[in-house]
Amino acid sequence: DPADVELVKSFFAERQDRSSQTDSALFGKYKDSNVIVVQGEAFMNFMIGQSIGGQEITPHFNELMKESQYYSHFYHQTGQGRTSDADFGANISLHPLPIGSAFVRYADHAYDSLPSILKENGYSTNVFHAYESGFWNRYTMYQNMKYDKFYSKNDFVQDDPLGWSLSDFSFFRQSVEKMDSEIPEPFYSFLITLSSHHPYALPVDKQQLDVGEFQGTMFGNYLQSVHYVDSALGSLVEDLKNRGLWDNTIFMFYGDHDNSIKEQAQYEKFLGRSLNQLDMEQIMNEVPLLVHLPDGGEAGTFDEPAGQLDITPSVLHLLGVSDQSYYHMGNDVYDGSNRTVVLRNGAFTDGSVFYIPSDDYIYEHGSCYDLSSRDKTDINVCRAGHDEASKRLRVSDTIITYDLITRLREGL
Ligand code: GP9
Repeated sequence: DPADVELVKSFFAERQDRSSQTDSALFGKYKDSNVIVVQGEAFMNFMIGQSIGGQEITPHFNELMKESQYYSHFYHQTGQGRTSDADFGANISLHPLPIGSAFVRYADHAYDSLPSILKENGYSTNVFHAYESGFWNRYTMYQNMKYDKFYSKNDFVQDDPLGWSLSDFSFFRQSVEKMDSEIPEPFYSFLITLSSHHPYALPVDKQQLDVGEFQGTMFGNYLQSVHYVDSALGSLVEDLKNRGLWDNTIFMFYGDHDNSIKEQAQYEKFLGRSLNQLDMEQIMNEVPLLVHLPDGGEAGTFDEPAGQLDITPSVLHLLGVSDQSYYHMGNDVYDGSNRTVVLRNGAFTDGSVFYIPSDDYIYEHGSCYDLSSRDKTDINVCRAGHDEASKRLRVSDTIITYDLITRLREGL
C-alpha cells in the first residue's frame, strides 16, 4: 500500500532529523568499551527489591542496582515470538510482528542490527545461548545480523545440565572464558539465559529460597528459579571483575518477557495488596533493565518509561555512534527527549497516561489510565497517544514485511 510506504518515509524523515542526540555529555563517553548484554529468561520486574520470609528474591541484582542505572518502568515489547521477539526488539530496534516471530518469518530481510553496526565500528560481535542453534531460527538470523559467531549448545561443555540445557552458572562461566581467551576487544557479547524457563522446576539441590506459602505452586517455583538466576548473575559479575573485564565494559541486564503465570491472586498475595487492571498490565509487561557503566557512573533509579527497542539506540549513544541514519524505532534514553513506549498489543505509555486496549481492539472499549492517580480517566485523553502508537506499529510492520530498509536507503 503506497500510503503505508509514505507513512514509513515521513516517520523516518522526522526521526532522522533529530539534532539534539549528540549534544549530551554521555554521547561517546564510553567509546570503544566492551558491551555485554544479558537477556534474562522470563525475568520480570515485580520481584525486584522484594523479599519472602525475610530473604531477598534478587539480592545480587539489588546489590548491582546501587552502582547502576535501574529502569523501573522498562517494558518488554514482545508478541508471539517470545524470547526471539525480545532479541529482535533489543538488537534491531523494530517492533516484533503482530503474528509469529520475525526471526522465523523474515530472517533474510535487511535490518540495521546492533551487532552489524558495532562490527562496522571495529567490534567483535558474538552471541551466546546454550541451546539448539536452530531454535527460533537463530542460526540463520544471527548470520544475517552479522554476528562473528553464535556459541550454541555444542560449543559448551555440558558439565552442569539443568532444565532444557546447561545451567546459567556454567553457561555464564564458559561464555566469559571464551570472551577472555578467544575474542578480541572491543567486543559486543549478547547472552541469552535459559535456567528460568517455564515451568520453572528446579532440582532440590539448587533450591536456595524458602518460598513459604507458595511452596508447591508454579508461582513459588518461579520465584525459586529467578533467585537461582540472580545468583548466577552475581557470579558472572564476580568473574568479569576477576578477569579485569568489568571496568572497561558497559554491562546490561534485562528480562525478555513475562512468566506466563496469569493468576492475579498470586501476585496480590505476594505483594500483599489488591491490584487493579493497570497494576496487572504493568506487572505482566515490565521487565527490569540494569545498565552498569564502566566507571559505575550515572547510577540511580530512572522512572521514565523505556522499552526493549531502546537498547540499541542507547548503547550507540554511549559509544558515540549516531543512530540517525539507521532504521530504528526505539528511543534513545540518553537524549533527553520525551518517551512513548508502545507494546505489541497496542498498549502504550508516555509516563503520564497508560492505555490498555480491549480484546476487540475498538479504541473506545480500551482503558485510559492517569498514571499520577492510577485511576481510569476520560478515554479521549489517550487518543492522540493511541493514534501515534498505532502508527508506529504500522510503520514497523510495513518495513519488516516488505523488506524496505535497503530500498529506503536507495531512495525508494
Ligand atoms: C530457547 C529459549 C526459550 O532457546 O530462548 O524461548 P521461549 O520459549 O521463552 O520463547
